Amino acid sequence: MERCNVAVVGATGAVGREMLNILEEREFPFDHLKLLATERSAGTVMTVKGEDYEVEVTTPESFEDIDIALFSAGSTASKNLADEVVKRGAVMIDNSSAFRMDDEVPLIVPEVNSEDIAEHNGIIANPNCSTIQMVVALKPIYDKVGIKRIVVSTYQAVSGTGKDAMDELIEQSKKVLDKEEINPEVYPQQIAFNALPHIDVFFDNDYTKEEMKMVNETKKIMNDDFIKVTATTVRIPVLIGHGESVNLELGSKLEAAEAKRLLREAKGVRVVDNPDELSYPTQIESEEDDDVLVGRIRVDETVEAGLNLWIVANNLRKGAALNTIQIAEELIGS
Ligand code: 25A
Ligand code: L14
Repeated sequence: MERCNVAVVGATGAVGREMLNILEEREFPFDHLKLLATERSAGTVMTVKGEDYEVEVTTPESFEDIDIALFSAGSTASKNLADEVVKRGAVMIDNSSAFRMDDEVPLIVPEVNSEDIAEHNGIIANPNCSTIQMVVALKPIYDKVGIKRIVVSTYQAVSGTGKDAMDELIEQSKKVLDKEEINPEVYPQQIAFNALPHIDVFFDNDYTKEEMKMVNETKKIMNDDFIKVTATTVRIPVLIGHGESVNLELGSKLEAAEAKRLLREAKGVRVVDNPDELSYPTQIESEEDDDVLVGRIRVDETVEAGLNLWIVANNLRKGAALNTIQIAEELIGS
């Protein structure tokens, strides 16, 4: 595919806007670009590569002349429109959770399993943000010594929920400082100056859907059913960037210096780890960086072969929009 026609579905959302920025920054070779959303946003004008585009209402016919459809409009929109996209010969790259665990749909992080793209039948899924940043950082270690078990706790930004949640954090913070009464709307409890161990819905096993996404998606992307993963996902009052404390049980011993060397050489990773200079990755630093930042790399002496890491990335970019566009780049071979 030389040049192609691209549609962005959910163009006005937190992730959709970032997709437009990234198409521009990476000079993605689109021929025609179509911005799609709901009636609510129709008519909004957005600028990409110096051209103005008017947002249109998404209909099945929207995909008539499209080659690649980038979706970030939630699972319901993705499920409702998938057949319409595929039957018109376009490839759907979907940011929602709708098809991630479908056996017919490859689940792709280009640094980890780009070879699986070839197996697509019209739909390619983009993993959950917390899973993407974790597997990018763990793949070089996995390839070197193997990973038997992963224990992860996340520190996730409110932008994962969307723009309303970002507004709620800012407004609530002002109210708390001004000693005004607050009424949580987006989250079930106060998010300002607080931490909520609850992301997405609870399942019968008392884990949340976000936690089970990390368990199941990691196995699928790493193509390893035996890797053990257990997760606790926590929302913190940060606007952009997810942090993860990760404890690994490895197949064989790995020194911290060797882990750092492997990670320094890995694509898509930047090591930020110098305790002498108080240097470690933070969410603020991740906002302006497309790499997955890794620091606090230390051996866990309590097991035969263990390692601890702190992993941070911009959830709207590598966790969503950037990974989607990297998949599109692989697809067109650019
Ligand atoms: O179902 P899931 O998979 O769990 O995903 C749920 C949500 O998570 C986000 C994404 O929200 C999604 O809706 N998301 C998905 N993947 C993500 C990821 N990897 C992720 N977040 C982080 N990481 P979002 O806010 O990013 O994007 C929503 C966009 O989708 C458009 N949309 C919704 N339904 C659609 C659709 N487009 C086409 N067809 C459909 N059926 C949505 O467009 C938005 O662009 P919009 O027209 O609704 O415009 C949003 C504008 O309207 C404002 N707004 C939002 N809610 C209200 C509102 N205004 C008034 N009243 C409201 N209730 C917003 O501020 C915005 O400007
Ligand atoms: O599965 O709320 O892609 O931080 C991304 C955002 C799940 C929830 C996904 C959040 C969603 C997540």
